[in-house]
Amino acid sequence: MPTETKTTCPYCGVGCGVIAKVDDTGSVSVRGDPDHPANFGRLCSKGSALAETIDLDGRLLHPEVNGARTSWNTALDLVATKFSEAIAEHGPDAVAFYVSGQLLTEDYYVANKLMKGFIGTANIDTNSRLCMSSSVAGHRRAFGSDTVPGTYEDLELADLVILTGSNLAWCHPVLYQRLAAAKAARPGMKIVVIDPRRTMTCDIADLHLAIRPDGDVALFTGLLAHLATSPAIDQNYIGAHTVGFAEAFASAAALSWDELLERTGLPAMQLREFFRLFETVQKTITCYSQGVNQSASGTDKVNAILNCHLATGRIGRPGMGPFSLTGQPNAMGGREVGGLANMLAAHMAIENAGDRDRVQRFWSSPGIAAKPGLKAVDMFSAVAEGRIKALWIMATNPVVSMPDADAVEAAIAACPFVVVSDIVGNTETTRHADVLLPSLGWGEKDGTVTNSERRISRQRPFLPAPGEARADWWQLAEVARRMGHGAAFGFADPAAIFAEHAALSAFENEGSRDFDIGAYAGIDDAAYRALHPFQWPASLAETPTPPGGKRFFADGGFFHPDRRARFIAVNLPETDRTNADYPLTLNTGRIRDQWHTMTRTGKSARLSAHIAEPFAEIHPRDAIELGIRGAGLVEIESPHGTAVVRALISERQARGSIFVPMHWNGQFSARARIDAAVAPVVDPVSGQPASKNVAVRARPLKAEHYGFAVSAARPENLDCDYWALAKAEGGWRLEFASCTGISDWANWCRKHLGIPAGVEPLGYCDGATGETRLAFFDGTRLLAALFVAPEPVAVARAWAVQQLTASHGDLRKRFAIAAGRPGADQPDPGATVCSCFGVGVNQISGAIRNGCHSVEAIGKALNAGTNCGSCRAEIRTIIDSCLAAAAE
Ligand SMILES: Nc1nc2c(c(=O)[nH]1)N[C@H]1C(S)=C(S)[C@@H](COP(=O)(O)OP(=O)(O)OC[C@H]3O[C@@H](n4cnc5c(=O)[nH]c(N)nc54)[C@H](O)[C@@H]3O)O[C@H]1N2
Ligand SMILES: Nc1nc2c(c(=O)[nH]1)N[C@H]1C(S)=C(S)[C@@H](COP(=O)(O)OP(=O)(O)OC[C@H]3O[C@@H](n4cnc5c(=O)[nH]c(N)nc54)[C@H](O)[C@@H]3O)O[C@H]1N2
Ligand code: SF4
Ligand SMILES: [Mo]
Repeated sequence: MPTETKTTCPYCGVGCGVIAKVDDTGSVSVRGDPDHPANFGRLCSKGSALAETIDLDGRLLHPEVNGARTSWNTALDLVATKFSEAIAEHGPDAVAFYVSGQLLTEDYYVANKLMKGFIGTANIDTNSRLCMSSSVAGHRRAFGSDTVPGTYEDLELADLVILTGSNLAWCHPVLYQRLAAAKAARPGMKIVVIDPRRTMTCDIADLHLAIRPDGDVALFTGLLAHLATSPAIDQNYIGAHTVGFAEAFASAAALSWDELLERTGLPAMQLREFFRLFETVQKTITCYSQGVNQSASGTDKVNAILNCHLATGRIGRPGMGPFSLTGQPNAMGGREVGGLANMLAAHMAIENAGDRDRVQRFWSSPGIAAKPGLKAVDMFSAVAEGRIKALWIMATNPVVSMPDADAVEAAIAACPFVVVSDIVGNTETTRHADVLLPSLGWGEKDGTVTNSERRISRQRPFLPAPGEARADWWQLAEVARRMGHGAAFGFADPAAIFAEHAALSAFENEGSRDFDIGAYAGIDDAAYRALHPFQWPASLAETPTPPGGKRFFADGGFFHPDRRARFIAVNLPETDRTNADYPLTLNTGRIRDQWHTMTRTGKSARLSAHIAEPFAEIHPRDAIELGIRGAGLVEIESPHGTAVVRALISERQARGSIFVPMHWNGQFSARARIDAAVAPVVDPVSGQPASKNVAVRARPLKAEHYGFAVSAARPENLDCDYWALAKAEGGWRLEFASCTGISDWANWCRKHLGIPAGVEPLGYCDGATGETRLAFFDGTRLLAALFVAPEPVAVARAWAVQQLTASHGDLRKRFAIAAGRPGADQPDPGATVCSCFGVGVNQISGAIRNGCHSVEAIGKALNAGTNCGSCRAEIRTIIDSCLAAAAE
């Protein structure tokens, strides 16, 4: 009998409900949960492809010590001993945990309890430092608590939606779809996108403000000054619920119009239009994400935004408010358990003696961390300096995702004792572990996550634990027990942890803290198993959730002692960082179909077909000045490190800036790990790295050979200066370039593409042009095809990939493969746009030429965009550019 399990998507902070179905043969399929209030049945491309990413290929299945398989007992004893020894010899501050917003709340709660309550240091930080910490700091400064006041429904109810530093179409696709649907139903709704790049999100924007990098503080400060002298100002709200308006206004008013233009880089007309919209539209929501948080002025950006909402009283009412969009599936859960080094459990403050005492009494712990611990960047500096003797990394890949990644790698490699808990065996981080612990992954693990709108949902297991993999919370509790804290960590199951977490949230609370889920304090295993998604607060005293969800602060009630919000007089950031040696601004972020360091999405051929290669998006004029050609290679360099990626010349990029995705790493590329070049500059308040504004230089990388290959076997031991590998249906696709001469390409294929000795290639090497085209067959099956040229090779790539799964009985047609040119009967679909139905850009352009001039018409003709809808913005962009080209 097939079984169906309701669970939650493990990717972004939208937190979509998923129904996972396991059929009689054990095969898994997923669909959106129509009853889940985050997505009402929708899923994006990544969510739709979940079933393709859960195979056991590459999974870590057994504990290992120094690379050798061992038993759980041995591994856990060793971890406990080494941590205990380091603490005994050097004190508790000599150990650290670096954890993740991809842990479940239950895992996170146990990690935080062990470190802060029982080891007695706050040296636990998380990748959320790189992600949400500026929002946390901004919220706490303004509200006295880390509260997201609104709900998703506000995006649909608003008349003005401002998206700043958010590529919603690609990073929170289901929210984007909800917004796009609301705008389609109510075209009067206005959408403003503030982003230095013209992203896919701009597709639904009425106004795109291509702001200068880090111009946001100036923009929202200028807006505050404008609002203060306009009818939009809400003196009643300001008087009744806030303090500090006069100071914030005085500092805002000091910003001249000329300086505002200079700092934002925006035309005066656009600025006026933006100010007019904000002034006149009551139902305004400002959503923000990493373009705001990941900045040296991130916390001030957040407060500059909050100031504008407080000044107009537009907060916590339907369709109104600031909205921090969280990235990871459990960024919010991590904040609730106090997983950041400067927080305490249940939204209590580590600086507050009363809070520390309360948590310690609740835990009956021997002590409690007395001061904030090391924030991520400082933590890895401490590791580098030898101050951390034992480090446990869980559910994050810092050698790829931390700024100054080469230095982070060296620090981890040199650390005396490193434990890594992961689901895969070979990442840049696991490579340096003394102890590797196999964790349960999505579909196996069991617990809760909280999404961006404070909604707690269950992740439920529907697959058996593979090998000896065990839950992260279990690993932590076992180590705690071995360190002598058994009584406080004797949890039988995740339900028991959740019950304790809920009880702590209500403990001596009485409305003094925002985070209260006391209604679930006594939850038993059965109720936990059946738990429906719910939004907090959910205190015992609470009435049932109102339709549309719960909101904070419409009538004040902030969490500073006087219950008033604070206006913050923010500082305009230093602008003089001109450096003649590093004149470009590196901006980094995400693409639609990959998740972070690709350990899961990199497994899906469908997802990898969208963008199969790391790239640097660069403005055409910068490219000319730098001598960089389209499809050529570009080396990006900062004083910290370098990366090499493909050049993508595009007017969507602003002059002087380069955008590179954060995803590629050593498993999928030679040197595309961009964080190697990212400087470890942080926001002074939050400690969040400024990953969007890095001073770099760029130059073309000239190669002797450029190559493209499709291969049934995974290419191995590549020693080229540049290579990028992507999973394809039936095998792999490989881009590469080499600066040193290779003459025998057939031999190269035998060595790197797994071609057995004795299999002879079809094709040719043209000594005069330097072109080589080879294809190897095994019976009717293509083993590999290789295309090499002295310039970036023009091959119908999507078509070439299709040949891996085609049958090649017709000998004559085999020559077409070697030539790299599809016959007229087999057109090249082009790079995948719709990953659900595998529809490529050439197919879409063809349909447009045949008269399909709307996304709907394309959907009817090709199905593209009719399943998850994540590609609809791109389809519309292709239609626009084809029609514009035809009109020229
Ligand atoms: N497909 C996909 N989706 C994801 C993820 C993923 O890996 N892949 N990761 C998830 C996670 S953890 C996170 S944190 C979120 C991140 O979600 P987003 O924040 O939406 O994504 P990013 O691409 O990091 O950055 C957003 C935008 O900020 C812009 N930006 C850069 N500098 C500035 C600036 O100075 N001002 C302004 N206003 N904008 C600027 C960038 O050009 C970029 O388009 O995505 C989540 N969703
Ligand atoms: N330059 C630049 N750098 C960035 C960013 C950027 O925009 N630009 N964004 C930053 C942000 S916002 C984020 S959130 C980070 C993300 O960066 P990371 O957290 O480093 O990225 P992931 O690939 O998600 O790493 C998760 C790891 O945990 C493993 N894993 C998955 N599930 C589980 C589990 O259940 N248990 C355990 N123990 N392991 C598991 C995965 O295999 C993977 O190795 O990157 C940050 N770095
Ligand atoms: S929007 Fe996509 S990635 Fe995010 S939770 Fe929903 S299905 Fe998952
Ligand atoms: Mo994130």
